[in-house]
Amino acid sequence: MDPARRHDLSGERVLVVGGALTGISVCRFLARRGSRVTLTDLSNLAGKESELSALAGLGVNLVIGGHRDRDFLDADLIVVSPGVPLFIESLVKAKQAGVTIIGDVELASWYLKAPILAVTGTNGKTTTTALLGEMLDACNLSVAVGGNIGEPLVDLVEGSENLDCVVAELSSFQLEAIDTFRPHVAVLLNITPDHLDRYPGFEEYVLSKMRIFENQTGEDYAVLNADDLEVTARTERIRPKRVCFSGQKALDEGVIWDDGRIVCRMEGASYSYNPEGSALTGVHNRENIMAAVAAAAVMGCAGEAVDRAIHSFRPAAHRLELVGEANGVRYFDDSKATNVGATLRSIESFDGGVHLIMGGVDKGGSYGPLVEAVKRRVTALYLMGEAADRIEKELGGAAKVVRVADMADAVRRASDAASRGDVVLLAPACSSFDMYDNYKERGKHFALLAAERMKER
Ligand code: UMA
Repeated sequence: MDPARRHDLSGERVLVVGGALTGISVCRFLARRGSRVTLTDLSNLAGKESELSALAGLGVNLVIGGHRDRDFLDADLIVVSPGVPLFIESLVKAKQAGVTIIGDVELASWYLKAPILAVTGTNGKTTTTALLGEMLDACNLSVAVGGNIGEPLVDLVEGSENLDCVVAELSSFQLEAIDTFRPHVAVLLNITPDHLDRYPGFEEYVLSKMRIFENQTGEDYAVLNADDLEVTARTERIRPKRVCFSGQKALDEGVIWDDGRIVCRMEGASYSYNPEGSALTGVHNRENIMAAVAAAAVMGCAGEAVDRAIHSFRPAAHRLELVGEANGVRYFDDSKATNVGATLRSIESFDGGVHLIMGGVDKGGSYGPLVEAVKRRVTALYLMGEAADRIEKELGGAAKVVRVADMADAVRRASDAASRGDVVLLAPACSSFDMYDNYKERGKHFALLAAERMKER
């Protein structure tokens, strides 16, 4: 597509692939701008009848229950949802035929009128994005928050001329479908294996993440985790100004952890924050706070307002969330720990006595990195779902294994075995789709079952 047409897509034939949250927002956005929009989805989008009829009312052509090559080949532009892999046959054919293919983040970036602060990484993205949004808001900046966190970025375009900035959580899926997207600040929290069921290998996953820096210039900023070897090795040659954070090193500039305090030194100024008493506990949250402090400082926000945001912040549900306590046994829902790196951080938040519920859909990586932490801190593993066999094979020697039929069985057996001071932890290291619609449903079910067991005890 001619780049000159990007800011005026009226009359263009645009195919939107995927009709869930993102696709529906993108269709609405484009139809209102006069594009000739077709929405296609592999499924028949049951339950979305009212959204679909509203789209039809806007003139959107619906092709659901399957994809047709001709819709892809006839399009001037294709906008894919994050959950749609770029290697599906119809997209490959369209690419070969020269059709422009982008994701929703690229599309939104053509229209957003405020600078974008983008946050990516394998773990901690949502917490850091939300916390950064609250810090900027506390400093009286007009800010909107969206992206992978749940609000498609195209929904933030309207009125964005009145914003000081947009904070966007971005997944590797969203970054792999960018072209000219250029965030003013790009935060890279960490990189560990994830989504290996979608990528040919770890390298391809990392390369998608690294695209966050691709269009940045020397006028932009990269906020980087100096303790993550993968992050430091991969960012040696990027163009933006670097602002590092570290829990282990003494940096002259940037953000460090210094004896229980977070110290931010930037361009001659120095600020110190005491996160004690905030709801953001654990080593991983320390990194999330440091990253947000660094990005906020780049935007000129520091001091008392930032400190206030750190202390008033409440993490989103299903992220190492304490859902109850009975007879000295605590129940934690970390359903969002959908990869090995997140589960490792979760286990490491406890000294021992962990009854760990794992399993679901295997994502293709190794569970090996968990062996040492499981040996030291886990009393028993309760394994369920499609991945149970593989997990048992790799972690069976590290702790007692209990094979369970489902979540109810897991919570019952873990709670019967746990004694005072122990923890029943859901941190599955897998996605949920073999048994649930998503990680939220899985976490809610765990919390409900835990509440029932607590009543009985
Ligand atoms: N579909 C097709 N063809 C295909 C594959 C899928 O038509 O070949 C259709 C499906 O039938 C379904 C739709 O595509 O109807 C699903 O699209 P989607 O998965 O992109 O769903 P959305 O609701 O639009 O949600 C997406 C993100 N989902 C994913 O990345 C998988 C949401 O992140 C995000 O909040 C939302 O856009 C708004 O930006 C969720 C997520 O799990 C929370 N993200 C991953 C993570 O955090 O680990 C990356």
